[in-house]
Amino acid sequence: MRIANGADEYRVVQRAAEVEILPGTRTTVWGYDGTFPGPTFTARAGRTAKLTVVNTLPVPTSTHLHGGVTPPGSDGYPTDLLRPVHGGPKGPGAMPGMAGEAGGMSVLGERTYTYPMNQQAATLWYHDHRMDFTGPQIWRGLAGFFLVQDDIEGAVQLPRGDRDIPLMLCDRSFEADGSFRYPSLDSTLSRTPGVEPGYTDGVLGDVQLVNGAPWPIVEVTAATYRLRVLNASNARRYRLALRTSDDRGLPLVQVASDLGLLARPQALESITVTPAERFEFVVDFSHLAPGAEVTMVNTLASGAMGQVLRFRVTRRAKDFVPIPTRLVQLERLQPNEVATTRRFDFRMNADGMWTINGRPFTPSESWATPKLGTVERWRLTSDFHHPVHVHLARLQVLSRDGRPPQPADAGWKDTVDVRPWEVVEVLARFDGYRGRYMLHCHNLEHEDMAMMANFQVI
Ligand SMILES: [Cu+2]
Repeated sequence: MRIANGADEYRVVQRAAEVEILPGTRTTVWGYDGTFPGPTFTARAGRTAKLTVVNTLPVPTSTHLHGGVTPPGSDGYPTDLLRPVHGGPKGPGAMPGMAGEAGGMSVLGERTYTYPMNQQAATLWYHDHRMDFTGPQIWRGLAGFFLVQDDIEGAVQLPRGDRDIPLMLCDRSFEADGSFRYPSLDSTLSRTPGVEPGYTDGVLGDVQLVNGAPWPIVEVTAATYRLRVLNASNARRYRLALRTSDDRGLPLVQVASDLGLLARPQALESITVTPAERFEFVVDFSHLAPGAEVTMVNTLASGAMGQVLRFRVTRRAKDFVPIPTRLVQLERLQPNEVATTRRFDFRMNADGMWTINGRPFTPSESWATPKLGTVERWRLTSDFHHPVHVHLARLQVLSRDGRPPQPADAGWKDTVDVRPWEVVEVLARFDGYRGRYMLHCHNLEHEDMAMMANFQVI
């Protein structure tokens, strides 16, 4: 990081690299700085961060700061392509129907994204968002954490330093030679988008990775830890719980949602985490003896995939940070503030495309025009599991099927779990910038198969 003109400047190179993920094999990843996950960036609320991305991969990319309140030109819109430094074979950025379409800016080699960071402390992440190819490009490794800190969060007594652990959960499959297995129609990712028949509901892996390592063991002291859980999987949903080796449950005490701290902690036996959601927990290992183990399980999966990672207590701790009883003041959006109610229906159409309100994504069209500074009620419906992500806006869940929100809905959200045949009402606040943004399903195979829509903040 470099500090220049009052901004924190970061530079990252997207490149291919060989890494060892499965013991004894080599996997070629496409990573930010050649790592998977990419480097963790830390930004300060109120201080502009500038991220310069250099693309040395053979394909175009677009980098989205997920949860970021960013000007539209730095949002990582799917057709705002960063083409490879070397142009790539026949310049994939110039593929039919993409270059320059609907104002998509195509830049060669490197570009700088500007993040003003006028937002509160939260666990954000950055990832690829290239039109039609987001699923395979994130699968190959283009994702990392981006943490925002502020004074309000800093004043809350939460575990910090090496007791503050980001955990990126994602599943992958591998070929026998260690390479990633993904059912692309075009494995060069240069021309034909899409996945083989049978994978259109979403691609699941059979190896559980945490921060790029399969089923890791995390050594902890007998103390409280802050765990920042991100589901970076393409399509896998998790219901997480903690189990001790004598099969007792250990509560996950949730302290933050996608976009920052809750008003107060809530102890949960288990929690469902849909793709792109973040949940932060404080877990208390202090009563466990050295040698004790705690497994994070996924009760939505069986067999090996039913386990995520294991904590091993190594020693007693001299210090102890109790879990606070209150966290931050949380503004509650009110239905009577609503300027407009809109409806977004997530459904597969007769042609087998994943659509929003019956229309496949078209970059030149807009589905809604919220006014800057207003709050809208968005009614989300679906025929399937769809993690609905809205760029720029901050969301609060108002109701599910007419009933009050569930514990997992607490706090500010940017991604909401919409389940089959459910009606989820959210209140969405549009702050920050005018311009073109999007909402989409964050099941990456649905997203790549057109389940995206533009809205224009006016
Ligand atoms: Cu979906």
